[in-house]
Amino acid sequence: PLGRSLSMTSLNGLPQCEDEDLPVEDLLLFEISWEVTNKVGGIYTVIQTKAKTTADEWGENYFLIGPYFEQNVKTQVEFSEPPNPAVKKAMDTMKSQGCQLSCQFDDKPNIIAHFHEWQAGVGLILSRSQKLPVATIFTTHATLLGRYLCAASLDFYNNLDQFDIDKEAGERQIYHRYCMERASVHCAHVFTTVSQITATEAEHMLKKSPDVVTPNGLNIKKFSAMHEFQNLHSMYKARIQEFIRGHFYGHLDFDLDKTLFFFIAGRYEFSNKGADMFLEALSRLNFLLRVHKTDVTVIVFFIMPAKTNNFNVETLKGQAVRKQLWDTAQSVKEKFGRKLYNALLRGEIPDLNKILDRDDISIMKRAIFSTQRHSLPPVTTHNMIDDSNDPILNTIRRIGLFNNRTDRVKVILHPEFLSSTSPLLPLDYEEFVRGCHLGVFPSYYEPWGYTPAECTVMGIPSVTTNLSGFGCFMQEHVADPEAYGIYIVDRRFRSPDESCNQLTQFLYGFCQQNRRQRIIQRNRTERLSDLLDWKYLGRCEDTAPCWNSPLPGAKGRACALQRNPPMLRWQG
Ligand code: G6P
Ligand code: 1S3
Repeated sequence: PLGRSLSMTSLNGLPQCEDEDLPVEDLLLFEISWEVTNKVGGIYTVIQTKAKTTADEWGENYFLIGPYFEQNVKTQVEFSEPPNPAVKKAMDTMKSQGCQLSCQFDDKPNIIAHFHEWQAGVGLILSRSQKLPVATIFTTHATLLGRYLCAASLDFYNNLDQFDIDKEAGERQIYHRYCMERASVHCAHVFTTVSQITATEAEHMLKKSPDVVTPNGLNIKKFSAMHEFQNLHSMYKARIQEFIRGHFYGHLDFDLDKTLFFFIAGRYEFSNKGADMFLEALSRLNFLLRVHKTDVTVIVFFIMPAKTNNFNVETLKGQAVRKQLWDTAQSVKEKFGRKLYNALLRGEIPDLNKILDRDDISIMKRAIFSTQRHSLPPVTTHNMIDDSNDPILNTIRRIGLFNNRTDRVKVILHPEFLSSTSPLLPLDYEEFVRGCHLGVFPSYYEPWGYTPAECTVMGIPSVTTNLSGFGCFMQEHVADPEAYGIYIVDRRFRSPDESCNQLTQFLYGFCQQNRRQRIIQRNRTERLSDLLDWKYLGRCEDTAPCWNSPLPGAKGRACALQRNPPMLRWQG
């Protein structure tokens, strides 16, 4: 026996479970989501990172159900026989009847089914309407209406109780999906969301408050050597610098040792994810760095997938030129080394002015000639299908951040998720994050926000907002988040212009740190990672047990979400 029991609450009209404290081995847990082995966004991360902790507790009584995509199955699924005879029978039945299931559990019909989001919610609604003996949980990671209304640049948080939600759903042509979401929420025995801010949103957009708030966790990788993550930063930063050498060939008149790498990454929702505010802040930062004649250069990556037609020629050429210069340097070095070696064997110190012959010089001249370019280093790495309507590119055009020599802030849009097999920037996302200095996520709509959380556990400082679940969670649990490399932009109680100035100040302040200060800050950031571990959050409702933990700076639960704050909506 695993010695753990589970209590069920709020059974909304279903007959109560007779034994409220069933041992886990008498229960089956099914978790159902469109993002099981299928990466669309953050829900994939929730399920993928939580799976180990859940499997450790539930063993073979835990099942994940997701859509069948050949490629995903090939790369992420191992086939095995279902150990449970009842499940085997169910699966056989399904196989023989297409996707239909009619399955009797002869004994112990103690099943919990956990559905994520409206797509999977259909199963929940059917389970209830067919009166299946299943206890159901529904988790919403964002409400459909919240996402749409925020993306439409409405003053969402000041008007939560003002929206005619049926009408809004109809006008935005999401009425059917919204109905499924709302029905799932109301049919579920237990309804959960991932943060307090989404709990309030659900109360208004779905007309129900969640029974439990379950903040998202991560799998925390602990290194035996304390400083290992700092070494990884150095190693992956060097790989990013290599890409930069190619991308900015002919324009490398800035010191790479004094260059900071910032990035934003995620689903391409221009204003929801705060790319609009970030670009405006970058324009202000560029101005500040220029007028203060700072020797720091900031290179900013936008990793947001959009429709593209492969890499563009200029970007590929950059890496080819870099490679050619590297090869030239290697062959000259080789020749130089051999001559030097032979001279030393003869007991001579060679005349260093003569050690390179005319051939060597002309090879080098030719290589240097190839680095001449008549265009600026490109602001995007790919051919964009809808270049003229792309919001990031259009904003870059408007604010004029074109990677000029005089710009202290340079931008690179990489409209595709990263991959270690890329010919351009061969790093996977985790390696890339480790190599950067700061993640910037000034989201307006962000029910949780995994990106800054991922930065934190890798010891990379990040910017978040008090409109994101993660930002509020950190504000609630860490006494001085900024000292720990968590910069929280106030997008609730300030005007958009003020928020943007605050963001600019954060960025500028970060640029003024020296290397030693950055190293110390990374150490402090990494110390927060326990707070985000599934080991704690997987067992915890509402908040992590950090208020009892010896974490430096951790503080007790405090701020409840304040309603109707006086703020304006960012107009871009
Ligand atoms: C890590 C390494 C140090 C390196 C530093 C660079 O801490 O362990 O050897 O000097 O990164 O930090 P920076 O913030 O300048 O990239
Ligand atoms: C949602 O994914 P998104 O990026 O569309 O779910 C994530 C996991 O709960 C959450 O982190 C994110 O804020 C939501 O927006």
